[in-house]
Parts: sequence; C-alpha cells; structure tokens
Amino acid sequence: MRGRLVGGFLMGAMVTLGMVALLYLGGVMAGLPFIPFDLFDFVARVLPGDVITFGIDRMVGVLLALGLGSTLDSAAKLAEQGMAIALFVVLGGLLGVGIFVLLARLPRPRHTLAGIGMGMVAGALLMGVSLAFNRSAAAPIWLQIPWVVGIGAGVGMMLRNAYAAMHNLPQSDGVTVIDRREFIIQLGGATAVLTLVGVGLGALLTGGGSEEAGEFSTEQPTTDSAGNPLPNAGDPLTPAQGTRAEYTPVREHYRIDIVTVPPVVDEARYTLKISGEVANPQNWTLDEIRAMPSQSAFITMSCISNPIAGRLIGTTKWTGVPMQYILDQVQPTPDAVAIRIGGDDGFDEFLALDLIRQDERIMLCYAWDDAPLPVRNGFPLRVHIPDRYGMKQPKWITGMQFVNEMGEGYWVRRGWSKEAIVNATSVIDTVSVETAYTRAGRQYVPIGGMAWAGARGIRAVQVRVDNGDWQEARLRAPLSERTWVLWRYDWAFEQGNHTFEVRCIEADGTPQTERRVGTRPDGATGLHSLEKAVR
Ligand SMILES: Nc1nc2c(c(=O)[nH]1)N[C@H]1C(S)=C(S)[C@@H](COP(=O)(O)O)O[C@H]1N2
Ligand SMILES: [Mo]
Repeated sequence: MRGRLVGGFLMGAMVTLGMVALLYLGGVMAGLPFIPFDLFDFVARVLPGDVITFGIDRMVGVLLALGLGSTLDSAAKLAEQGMAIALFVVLGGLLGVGIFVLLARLPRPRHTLAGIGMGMVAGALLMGVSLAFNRSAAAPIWLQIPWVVGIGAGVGMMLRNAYAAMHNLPQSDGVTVIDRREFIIQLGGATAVLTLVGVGLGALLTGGGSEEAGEFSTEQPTTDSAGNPLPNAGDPLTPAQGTRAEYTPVREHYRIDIVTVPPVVDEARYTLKISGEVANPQNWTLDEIRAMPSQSAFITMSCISNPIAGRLIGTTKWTGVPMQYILDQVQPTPDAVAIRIGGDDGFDEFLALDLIRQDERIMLCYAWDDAPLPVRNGFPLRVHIPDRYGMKQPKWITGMQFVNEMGEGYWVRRGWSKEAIVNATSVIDTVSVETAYTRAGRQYVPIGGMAWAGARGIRAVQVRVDNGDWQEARLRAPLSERTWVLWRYDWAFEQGNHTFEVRCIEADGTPQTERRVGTRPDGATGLHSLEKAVR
C-alpha cells in the first residue's frame, strides 16, 4: 500500500511536470490557458490573505537571497509563479495516488477506462477553474476545453501505463512491455526533454520574459514621451549621478495585483457600467469617456507593501476624467455614500463620495504618459486618489456601483489599512564616489535620492553621516505637488566605512516617522540608512 502511494505520487508529479511544459507552450503559441496560474489564482482567492501574503513574503526573501529576481516585484511574481507550478505538480501527484489506488481495486481490463476517466475528470475540474479565473487566454473556448480535458486524458493514460509497468502488468492484451526501471527512466527522460523544450521555446517566444526592469533607471529625462519639456526642466539642481529617474519609464513601472497574468480587456466590446444609487445609470464606451473633460497630472504612486527604499513606487503622467464630473453626469441619489469599484480580475475597492466632493484631483484615468494604459497597469481604466496607497486604486475597472453604505475592499478585508494614507518616506539612491570633485581644496561626494509624502508635499530633506548632525540637502522642484522630490547633498569626503541616513519633513512641518514598522497593515515607516566603504 505504501509503495502504491509513493509510486503514484511520484509518477503523477513527474507526468504533471511534463504537462506544465506542454501547457506553457500552448499558452505562448496559441493563447491557450496556462492552468497552473489559474489554479493558483483560485486558491489565492479561497485562502485567507494572510496565508498567501506570508507564503509570498517568505519565497520573495529566499529568491532575493539567491539573487533570483532582480527587483522585489519581479521576485514576488517569480515566487507566485513558482508556487503555482509547485501546487499544480503536487496536485498531479495526488491524482497519481488516486489513480494507483483505484486501479489496485479494479480488474485489469477496466484500467484504461478508469485511468483516462479520472484524468478527464481532473482536466474538466481544472477547466472550470480556468473559465472562472483566466482573463488572458485568447484562444476560443471550443479549443480550450478539448485541449485541457485532452491533456487530462493523456495524463490518465500515462499514469495507467506507469501503474502497469510498475506492477509488471501487460500494457495491452498479452504483451508485456519494458520492465519497471526502464519505464521510469524513459518517463523521466521524456518529462525532462519536454520541460526543457517547453521552457526554452517559451523563453524564445516571449523574448526571455524579462519584462520587469532590474534596477531603477538613472537616466534623467528632460521631456515626456510626447517631447514636451517636463515642468521642472529649468531647475538648476542636477541630481547626483545614480539617482533614480525622476520620471519613471512606463515599461519600468512596478506592477502589483492579485492575478498571475493581467486581464486583457477587449476595447471594442468594452463599456463602463455605472449602476446602483444613481439617477442616470450609464454604459459608457471608452470613446465616450475619452471625449469628456479631462485633466493630467504627474503622480507618484506606491504600493503599501513597499519596504523602506523598495522598488514598488513610480512616477508618471496620469490623464483622466475628474470623478466630480462623473458624479455630475450620473447624479447619485441622496442615499448614495460610496462607489464600489470593480476590476476585471475580481479586485474591488470602495471610494467615498464625500472624498470625491472634497478633492477634484480624484480621477478615472485612461492614459499614462499620454498613451492608453498598458495592459499590466490597468487598461482600460483605473482610478487615482491622491495620498493613498495603490491598494485603494483599482485597475482594469469594469463597473462602478453606487452604494448606500461604505464597504471594505479586497485588501482591507484581508487585514490591510482601511484608509491606506501614504507614509512619508525618503531614500538614498546613491553615494556617488565616482563623481567626487574638489572645490577650495576639499573633496566632495554627491549623495542623492528622493523623498515623498503623497500629496502633502516635502519641505525639507536632511542627511546625516555616522550619527553626526542632520544637514540640509538641496531639493529639486518636483514634477508636481503629488510627486516625489529629488534631493542632493554634497558631502565633504572622508575615507572609511560610513553610515548615511536620510529623513524628510512634510510641507506642514511634520517630520518623517522614525519608528521602524513593517509594511503590514499600514505601510512601512522608519529611516533609510546605508552603509558604504568610501575610498
Ligand atoms: N484590479 C486591480 N486593481 C489593483 C490591484 C489589483 O490587484 N487588481 N492592485 C492594487 C495595488 S495593491 C497596487 S499597489 C496598484 C499597483 O498598480 P500598478 O500595478 O499599475 O503599479 O494597483 C492597485 N489596483
Ligand atoms: Mo499595493
């Protein structure tokens, strides 16, 4: 019995691993669903948020320690994808156990039917999960279903053969094929070849899959992508070399969401459904929305899971329709107090009408950097709310339902901050020994970075070295009152190992919180410090 369990599990896992490669190829070449990710998205939705977040945090730590995944978000996605494939393979192992146990109870002539049958049932169940969770598979349903169920049948058949080989049963009537060891070697070899071919071909077809940028780009742009000078182009302060780009290239912008693959929304069939407590419900097309009065602003957005000095923050130009205009159009009823905003991936958040009425900057955004939102960053519509972390601002918006009671959104229900007001932060990007210079007989090393306090603004940034006195850094004019501020401090060079620290003061005089707190539940606080040997 124990042998059957172990054998079934190993065989099931091995065969399934080969299928991962096949599914991957089907996904890349024909837009067929990649079932392991759909399954993971499903499990992530069923399990409490803590479990998933904990698992991902641990994996991210391991991946970063191993030097895999160059940024936190690429490491997080890699962790999720690794977990998704591991989960799928483990389930395949369990299917193997199920099939081996079943076959042990059945007369030999029924084995083929039982194996294929169980494989097909597993395939059909997974197809159901995929239909509910996959938002990116482009292949038509009539192709997806036979593909997935057929792979299930193939797995069942292979496991039936594995069972026969391991128990020295005839494969088909009368003929005894290969012995057990030979069979395992062949199956293992086939799995390995399939996996290598799949991964290799997939990497070729997706250009290595290296969509995520490694480090922040440090080239300072002077114009936006339409060629217009940036609003602070004339500022005399040159950032220290190695300071992050003040205007994040869109392709480098971080991405955080609850799906493994971003949903692809078909513009031709898209409408924004506005329903609930409104006098004028709407079904606007994108063209109708783009024809409405619009506003643009340079905006810095950060994820609440961004650790101190982390990479989950970026600055770009957002364009959209003021939410106040939308309220005027739809006329909320006197009972309406909030909008439940839903994303195509199943994400949701609530936005209070009072907040909209107080702040004309809140907008329904359709463009970044003067181009339609990238798929990964929320095409076709996302919301912007000044001073809040990203978790309050849904992407891929499909519906806005006006409701008469404030509710809790996706991450709030999972224990994260209700208001998600951004914490002030400041970061040292560079201690640029390479660009040290001499003035009046002294050597100076430019130090630079950013400071950000949402829409509250930055009054001052201060740097200290080796616990000395806090020194004023110089500030560049920010791109807008809602973006980070780049700062620079030219430090009188002294050879040795040094500790550099930075802090900021908000426009109203509030100092940055120095107490070190992790990201969950209200976002990280604490000062960034950097140790560096300078020679
Ligand atoms: N539909 C949807 N919107 C979402 C999310 C999501 O998972 N689904 N994640 C939120 C979080 S936690 C953040 S930090 C921002 C990230 O936006 P970005 O991926 O464009 O950087 O999107 C927010 N909006
Ligand atoms: Mo986030």
